[in-house]
Amino acid sequence: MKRVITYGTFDLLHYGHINLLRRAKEQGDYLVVALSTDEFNWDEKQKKCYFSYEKRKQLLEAIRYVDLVIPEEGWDQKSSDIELYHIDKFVMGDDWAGKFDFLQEETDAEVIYLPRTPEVSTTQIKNDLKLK
Ligand code: C2G
Repeated sequence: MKRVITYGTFDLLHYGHINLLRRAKEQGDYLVVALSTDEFNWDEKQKKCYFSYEKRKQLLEAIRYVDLVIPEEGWDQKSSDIELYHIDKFVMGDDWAGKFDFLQEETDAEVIYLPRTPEVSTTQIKNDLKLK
């Protein structure tokens, strides 16, 4: 059983997120999504989410590729998550390329960056809606 983990905010869920989750699941048999909490988003990413953590969690749990959703409360939990959930592959979109290579040294997990889906982002959606 190959176990995969990925991290993100997943606010205003869109097809770019779904493409990422589908390809992350294709890397193994079980996908854990570490979902950024509202506090983490605001304190560390200066992102104010449209949907609360609970609502974003509910949406993710409805996706067929997702097997487990856990909270992401800080930048430094990745190594311990990988150990705790016996993760074989750590997957992120390539806007993060290189940023998590240290995990390959610190843990037994393989680090994989997948191409982002072009032309869609939560920020773009918000900006487009402002223009309506
Ligand atoms: N993504 C993608 N294509 C897009 C938009 C997003 O592949 N058009 C991917 C991102 O690369 C990321 C995932 O979808 O792997 C979630 O994106 P965000 O919700 O924006 O997550 P982010 O703010 O990058 O948080 O500790 C890591 C952070 O929690 C990642």
